Amino acid sequence: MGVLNVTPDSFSDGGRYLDPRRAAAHAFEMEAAGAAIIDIGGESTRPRGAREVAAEIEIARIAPVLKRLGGRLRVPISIDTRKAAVARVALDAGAAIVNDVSALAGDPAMAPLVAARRCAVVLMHMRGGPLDHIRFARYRDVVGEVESALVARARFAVRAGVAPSRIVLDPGLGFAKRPRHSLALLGALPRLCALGYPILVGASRKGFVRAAADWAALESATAAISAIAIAGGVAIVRVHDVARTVAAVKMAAAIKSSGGN
Ligand code: HH2
Repeated sequence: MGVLNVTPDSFSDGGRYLDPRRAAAHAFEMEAAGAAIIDIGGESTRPRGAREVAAEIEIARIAPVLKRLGGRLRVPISIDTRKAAVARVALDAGAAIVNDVSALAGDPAMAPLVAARRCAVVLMHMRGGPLDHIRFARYRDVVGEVESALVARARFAVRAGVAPSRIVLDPGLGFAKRPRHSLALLGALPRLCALGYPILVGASRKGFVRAAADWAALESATAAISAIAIAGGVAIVRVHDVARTVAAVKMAAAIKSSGGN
Protein backbone atom coordinates (compact mmCIF):
# COMPACT_ATOMS: atom_id res chain seq x y z
CA MET A 1 0.00 0.00 0.00
CA GLY A 2 1.56 3.27 -1.15
CA VAL A 3 0.80 6.39 0.90
CA LEU A 4 -0.48 9.50 -0.86
CA ASN A 5 -0.80 12.30 1.67
CA VAL A 6 -2.67 15.23 0.14
CA THR A 7 -2.05 17.40 3.21
CA PRO A 8 0.04 20.44 4.10
CA ASP A 9 1.20 18.94 7.41
CA SER A 10 1.80 15.19 7.19
CA PHE A 11 4.84 14.38 9.28
CA SER A 12 7.18 13.23 6.54
CA ASP A 13 5.82 14.57 3.26
CA GLY A 14 3.39 17.37 4.19
CA GLY A 15 2.85 19.81 1.33
CA ARG A 16 4.58 17.73 -1.35
CA TYR A 17 1.42 16.47 -3.02
CA LEU A 18 -1.09 19.26 -2.37
CA ASP A 19 -1.15 20.03 -6.09
CA PRO A 20 -3.61 17.48 -7.54
CA ARG A 21 -1.47 17.01 -10.65
CA ARG A 22 1.58 16.15 -8.56
CA ALA A 23 -0.49 13.92 -6.30
CA ALA A 24 -1.96 11.96 -9.23
CA ALA A 25 1.48 11.63 -10.83
CA HIS A 26 2.82 10.24 -7.57
CA ALA A 27 -0.01 7.69 -7.43
CA PHE A 28 0.90 6.47 -10.91
CA GLU A 29 4.59 6.38 -9.92
CA MET A 30 3.79 4.21 -6.90
CA GLU A 31 1.63 1.92 -9.02
CA ALA A 32 4.45 1.57 -11.55
CA ALA A 33 6.86 0.83 -8.69
CA GLY A 34 4.69 -2.10 -7.57
CA ALA A 35 2.09 -0.72 -5.15
CA ALA A 36 -1.00 -2.95 -5.00
CA ILE A 37 -3.15 -0.30 -3.28
CA ILE A 38 -2.93 3.51 -3.19
CA ASP A 39 -4.01 5.03 0.14
CA ILE A 40 -5.14 8.65 -0.23
CA GLY A 41 -5.48 10.85 2.85
CA GLY A 42 -6.51 14.48 3.27
CA GLU A 43 -5.90 14.76 7.02
CA SER A 44 -2.67 14.34 8.94
CA THR A 45 -2.85 12.11 12.00
CA ARG A 46 0.76 12.56 13.05
CA PRO A 47 1.36 12.22 16.79
CA ARG A 48 2.40 15.81 17.50
CA GLY A 49 0.72 18.92 16.21
CA ALA A 50 -1.87 17.36 13.89
CA ARG A 51 -4.97 19.53 13.62
CA GLU A 52 -8.54 18.41 13.10
CA VAL A 53 -9.59 19.13 9.55
CA ALA A 54 -13.20 19.84 8.57
CA ALA A 55 -14.78 17.31 6.19
CA GLU A 56 -15.15 19.99 3.49
CA ILE A 57 -11.41 20.69 3.59
CA GLU A 58 -10.55 17.00 3.41
CA ILE A 59 -12.92 16.61 0.47
CA ALA A 60 -11.49 19.66 -1.29
CA ARG A 61 -8.03 18.07 -1.00
CA ILE A 62 -8.85 14.55 -2.15
CA ALA A 63 -11.64 15.02 -4.71
CA PRO A 64 -9.51 16.63 -7.45
CA VAL A 65 -6.93 13.86 -7.07
CA LEU A 66 -9.56 11.12 -7.26
CA LYS A 67 -10.98 12.81 -10.35
CA ARG A 68 -7.59 12.70 -12.05
CA LEU A 69 -7.10 9.04 -11.11
CA GLY A 70 -10.67 8.06 -12.10
CA GLY A 71 -10.58 4.81 -14.03
CA ARG A 72 -6.89 5.25 -14.93
CA LEU A 73 -5.32 3.57 -11.93
CA ARG A 74 -5.39 -0.22 -12.21
CA VAL A 75 -4.89 -0.89 -8.49
CA PRO A 76 -7.57 -0.24 -5.86
CA ILE A 77 -7.77 3.08 -4.06
CA SER A 78 -8.15 3.29 -0.32
CA ILE A 79 -9.36 6.44 1.43
CA ASP A 80 -7.63 7.26 4.73
CA THR A 81 -10.32 9.09 6.69
CA ARG A 82 -12.36 8.99 9.89
CA LYS A 83 -15.28 10.86 8.36
CA ALA A 84 -18.20 9.28 6.54
CA ALA A 85 -18.74 12.37 4.35
CA VAL A 86 -15.19 12.09 3.04
CA ALA A 87 -15.40 8.31 2.59
CA ARG A 88 -18.67 8.72 0.67
CA VAL A 89 -17.09 11.11 -1.84
CA ALA A 90 -14.13 8.78 -2.31
CA LEU A 91 -16.31 5.67 -2.72
CA ASP A 92 -18.44 7.56 -5.26
CA ALA A 93 -15.23 8.36 -7.13
CA GLY A 94 -14.21 4.69 -7.23
CA ALA A 95 -12.36 4.00 -3.98
CA ALA A 96 -12.71 0.37 -2.84
CA ILE A 97 -11.33 0.51 0.69
CA VAL A 98 -11.96 2.75 3.71
CA ASN A 99 -8.89 3.05 5.93
CA ASP A 100 -10.22 4.36 9.24
CA VAL A 101 -7.64 5.04 11.95
CA SER A 102 -10.52 5.32 14.44
CA ALA A 103 -11.77 1.80 13.56
CA LEU A 104 -15.31 3.10 12.86
CA ALA A 105 -15.47 4.90 16.22
CA GLY A 106 -14.89 8.44 14.95
CA ASP A 107 -18.15 8.99 13.08
CA PRO A 108 -21.42 7.12 13.76
CA ALA A 109 -22.27 7.30 10.05
CA MET A 110 -19.13 5.42 9.01
CA ALA A 111 -20.09 1.82 9.91
CA PRO A 112 -23.48 1.99 8.13
CA LEU A 113 -21.79 3.52 5.08
CA VAL A 114 -19.11 0.82 4.89
CA ALA A 115 -21.76 -1.89 5.36
CA ALA A 116 -24.08 -0.42 2.69
CA ARG A 117 -21.30 0.08 0.12
CA ARG A 118 -19.83 -3.39 0.72
CA CYS A 119 -16.32 -1.98 0.55
CA ALA A 120 -13.29 -3.28 2.43
CA VAL A 121 -12.38 -1.53 5.67
CA VAL A 122 -9.16 -1.20 7.65
CA LEU A 123 -9.80 -1.04 11.40
CA MET A 124 -6.77 0.45 13.13
CA HIS A 125 -6.04 0.35 16.84
CA MET A 126 -5.66 3.67 18.61
CA ARG A 127 -6.60 5.13 21.98
CA GLY A 128 -7.81 8.70 22.26
CA GLY A 129 -7.71 10.64 19.00
CA PRO A 130 -4.96 11.80 16.65
CA LEU A 131 -4.42 14.88 18.85
CA ASP A 132 -3.89 13.18 22.20
CA HIS A 133 -3.33 9.45 21.64
CA ILE A 134 0.20 9.47 23.03
CA ARG A 135 -1.24 10.26 26.50
CA PHE A 136 -2.89 6.84 26.43
CA ALA A 137 0.25 4.82 25.64
CA ARG A 138 0.12 2.78 28.84
CA TYR A 139 -0.27 -0.98 28.74
CA ARG A 140 0.30 -3.90 31.03
CA ASP A 141 0.24 -6.31 28.11
CA VAL A 142 0.31 -4.32 24.90
CA VAL A 143 -0.14 -7.30 22.58
CA GLY A 144 -3.06 -8.78 24.52
CA GLU A 145 -4.78 -5.40 24.94
CA VAL A 146 -4.40 -4.42 21.27
CA GLU A 147 -5.52 -7.88 20.22
CA SER A 148 -8.72 -7.75 22.27
CA ALA A 149 -9.47 -4.16 21.21
CA LEU A 150 -9.12 -5.15 17.54
CA VAL A 151 -11.38 -8.16 18.01
CA ALA A 152 -13.96 -5.87 19.66
CA ARG A 153 -13.84 -3.44 16.72
CA ALA A 154 -14.17 -6.29 14.22
CA ARG A 155 -17.24 -7.56 16.15
CA PHE A 156 -18.67 -4.05 16.11
CA ALA A 157 -18.19 -3.85 12.33
CA VAL A 158 -19.81 -7.24 11.79
CA ARG A 159 -22.76 -6.25 13.97
CA ALA A 160 -23.13 -3.13 11.80
CA GLY A 161 -23.41 -5.37 8.74
CA VAL A 162 -19.84 -5.44 7.41
CA ALA A 163 -18.92 -8.86 6.02
CA PRO A 164 -16.00 -10.41 7.97
CA SER A 165 -14.26 -11.10 4.64
CA ARG A 166 -14.03 -7.34 4.03
CA ILE A 167 -12.30 -6.51 7.33
CA VAL A 168 -8.57 -5.80 7.70
CA LEU A 169 -7.04 -5.20 11.15
CA ASP A 170 -4.09 -2.93 11.96
CA PRO A 171 -2.26 -2.68 15.32
CA GLY A 172 -1.70 1.06 14.72
CA LEU A 173 2.06 1.37 15.19
CA GLY A 174 2.92 4.71 16.76
CA PHE A 175 -0.71 5.49 17.67
CA ALA A 176 -0.98 5.49 21.47
CA LYS A 177 2.24 3.43 21.37
CA ARG A 178 5.69 4.20 22.71
CA PRO A 179 8.52 2.74 20.60
CA ARG A 180 8.67 -0.32 22.87
CA HIS A 181 4.97 -0.96 22.28
CA SER A 182 5.30 -0.76 18.48
CA LEU A 183 8.30 -3.11 18.63
CA ALA A 184 6.41 -5.59 20.83
CA LEU A 185 3.51 -5.59 18.37
CA LEU A 186 5.88 -6.17 15.44
CA GLY A 187 7.34 -9.07 17.39
CA ALA A 188 3.87 -10.55 17.86
CA LEU A 189 2.58 -10.37 14.30
CA PRO A 190 2.04 -14.13 13.91
CA ARG A 191 -0.27 -13.95 16.95
CA LEU A 192 -2.25 -11.05 15.45
CA CYS A 193 -2.42 -12.86 12.10
CA ALA A 194 -3.90 -15.88 13.90
CA LEU A 195 -7.01 -13.79 14.60
CA GLY A 196 -8.10 -14.78 11.11
CA TYR A 197 -8.29 -11.34 9.51
CA PRO A 198 -5.73 -9.92 7.09
CA ILE A 199 -3.34 -7.66 9.03
CA LEU A 200 -1.99 -4.32 7.82
CA VAL A 201 1.00 -2.56 9.37
CA GLY A 202 2.25 0.96 8.83
CA ALA A 203 5.77 1.44 10.15
CA SER A 204 7.00 3.72 7.39
CA ARG A 205 9.13 6.63 8.69
CA LYS A 206 7.45 6.51 12.12
CA GLY A 207 9.11 7.80 15.27
CA PHE A 208 10.12 4.38 16.56
CA VAL A 209 11.96 3.76 13.27
CA ARG A 210 13.53 7.22 13.35
CA ALA A 211 14.79 6.41 16.84
CA ALA A 212 16.95 3.69 15.31
CA ALA A 213 17.75 5.12 11.87
CA ASP A 214 18.59 8.62 10.65
CA TRP A 215 16.73 10.01 7.62
CA ALA A 216 19.26 8.55 5.18
CA ALA A 217 18.67 5.05 6.54
CA LEU A 218 14.95 5.42 7.10
CA GLU A 219 13.79 3.76 3.90
CA SER A 220 16.04 0.73 4.33
CA ALA A 221 14.84 0.39 7.94
CA THR A 222 11.23 0.63 6.69
CA ALA A 223 11.95 -1.97 3.99
CA ALA A 224 13.46 -4.32 6.59
CA ILE A 225 10.45 -3.95 8.90
CA SER A 226 8.07 -4.50 5.97
CA ALA A 227 9.93 -7.68 5.00
CA ILE A 228 9.79 -8.95 8.59
CA ALA A 229 6.07 -8.12 8.71
CA ILE A 230 5.35 -10.06 5.50
CA ALA A 231 7.42 -12.98 6.78
CA GLY A 232 5.30 -12.83 9.96
CA GLY A 233 2.12 -13.26 7.93
CA VAL A 234 1.01 -9.66 7.39
CA ALA A 235 -1.06 -9.07 4.23
CA ILE A 236 -0.47 -5.35 3.63
CA VAL A 237 2.37 -2.97 4.47
CA ARG A 238 1.67 0.76 4.23
CA VAL A 239 4.76 2.66 3.03
CA HIS A 240 5.73 6.02 1.58
CA ASP A 241 8.59 4.90 -0.64
CA VAL A 242 7.17 1.98 -2.59
CA ALA A 243 10.14 1.72 -4.94
CA ARG A 244 12.57 1.22 -2.08
CA THR A 245 10.38 -1.30 -0.22
CA VAL A 246 8.96 -3.47 -2.95
CA ALA A 247 11.99 -5.70 -3.53
CA ALA A 248 12.31 -6.49 0.17
CA VAL A 249 8.60 -7.28 0.38
CA LYS A 250 8.69 -9.48 -2.73
CA MET A 251 11.66 -11.43 -1.38
CA ALA A 252 9.96 -11.95 1.97
CA ALA A 253 6.78 -13.14 0.24
CA ALA A 254 8.77 -15.48 -2.02
CA ILE A 255 10.62 -16.98 0.95
CA LYS A 256 7.38 -17.38 2.90
CA SER A 257 5.54 -19.06 0.02
CA SER A 258 8.48 -21.41 -0.66
CA GLY A 259 7.56 -23.03 2.65
CA GLY A 260 11.19 -23.91 3.28
CA ASN A 261 11.22 -26.74 0.73
N1 HH2 B 1 -0.42 5.68 9.80
C1 HH2 B 1 -0.62 6.96 9.42
C2 HH2 B 1 -1.80 7.30 8.74
N2 HH2 B 1 -2.73 6.37 8.44
N3 HH2 B 1 -3.48 4.13 8.51
C3 HH2 B 1 -3.28 2.86 8.89
N4 HH2 B 1 -4.20 1.92 8.61
N5 HH2 B 1 -2.16 2.46 9.57
C4 HH2 B 1 -1.19 3.36 9.90
O1 HH2 B 1 -0.19 2.96 10.55
C5 HH2 B 1 -1.35 4.72 9.51
C6 HH2 B 1 -2.53 5.08 8.80
C7 HH2 B 1 0.40 7.99 9.71
O2 HH2 B 1 1.32 8.11 8.67
P1 HH2 B 1 1.26 9.22 7.50
O3 HH2 B 1 0.05 9.05 6.65
O4 HH2 B 1 2.52 9.24 6.75
O5 HH2 B 1 1.25 10.60 8.28
P2 HH2 B 1 0.14 11.67 8.51
O6 HH2 B 1 -0.92 11.03 9.33
O7 HH2 B 1 0.90 12.76 9.23
O8 HH2 B 1 -0.38 12.11 7.18
